[in-house]
Amino acid sequence: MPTEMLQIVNEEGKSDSKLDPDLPQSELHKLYRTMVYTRAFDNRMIAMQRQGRMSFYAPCVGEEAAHIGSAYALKPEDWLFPQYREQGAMILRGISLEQLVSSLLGNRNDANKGRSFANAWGDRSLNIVHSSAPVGTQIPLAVGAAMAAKLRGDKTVTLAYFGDGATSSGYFHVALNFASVFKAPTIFFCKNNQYAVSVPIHRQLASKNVAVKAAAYGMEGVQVDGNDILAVYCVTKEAEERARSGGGPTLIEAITYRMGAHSTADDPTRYRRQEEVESWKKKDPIKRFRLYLENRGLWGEKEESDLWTEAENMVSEAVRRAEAAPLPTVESMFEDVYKEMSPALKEQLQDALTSRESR
Ligand SMILES: Cc1ncc(C[n+]2csc(CCOP(=O)(O)OP(=O)(O)O)c2C)c(N)n1
Repeated sequence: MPTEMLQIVNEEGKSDSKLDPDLPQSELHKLYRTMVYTRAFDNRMIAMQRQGRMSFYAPCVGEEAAHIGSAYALKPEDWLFPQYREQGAMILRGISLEQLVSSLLGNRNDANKGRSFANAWGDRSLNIVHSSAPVGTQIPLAVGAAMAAKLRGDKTVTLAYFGDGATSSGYFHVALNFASVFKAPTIFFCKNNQYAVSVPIHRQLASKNVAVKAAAYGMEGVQVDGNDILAVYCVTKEAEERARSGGGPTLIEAITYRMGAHSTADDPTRYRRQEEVESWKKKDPIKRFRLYLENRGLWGEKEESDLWTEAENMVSEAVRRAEAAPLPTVESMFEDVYKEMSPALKEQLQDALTSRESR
């Protein structure tokens, strides 16, 4: 098991690593564009929540390389099991910005009909399973789906995203153990962003890091610089190849930092120092990848300002459309529970309709 964290591009955007995947320019641009779109989306959603236009939002600022680089390593037929902080992976896969905003607003166009908690993205047609609020529950689901694929004999791989906090849940243990014993084609992708709300990583685990836990389950564990999108891509690609060829699961620990608040309901100044935040800002994954592109002569000022204008306009357009959509009907709240509505639900529906009329 490698003991060192893999890094390909350093903080100055330089790479002399033999492991640089040497992706074509169009692919490098695609990755960078997705990162910028994700940051523009985050910025706007935080502002909208502050303006009282949505109730809650959990940003992913600072973690873009970790989830975009890993999602990029998979094939479209592979299944993603998100946590709630992988907006960039959703955008890369093809969920539209309007769909993301609709989900946050819980409007009639939301795939979940306004029933989910915020940030519970998903899209069946894109092989992304909707997440749910209890921390860690998506991890065994990814193993189950991987086992189903294996038993059916197809070559699908699944990837579960989770935070460092989820490694203390029972779901993490049962999922890793089962997956390793039965060689499920799963990738366990931990985004170690140093905090689980206010709990710092040193209060979360007594082991050296998350990656070493893989040894106890008899699988490969690897630590990667989660702010280096090319390094993240490389380790996930290797895990994907191992899983697809029958070699079983891998635990990846991406070292990153939650630069913003846990959510719009959190005040991080209560539990961490500003100097710490400032030191991680120097490792901003978007800044680093931009420097890398510039150092290679693949990007410049004009491209940068055009891209930001485009991304902000696209987010504005998505917001405009999503805000214009009506909310789900009261009736829709009672649908999809049973094939035919039970007498008790019919009664509740009637009550809801009556109380709406009397308002
Ligand atoms: C079972 C359970 N306990 C507590 C919570 C409240 N909660 C929501 S997010 C969170 C922290 C999760 O931290 P981590 O897994 O590190 O992910 P991060 O938010 O840092 O990305 C907690 C405790 C919950 N949703 N589910």
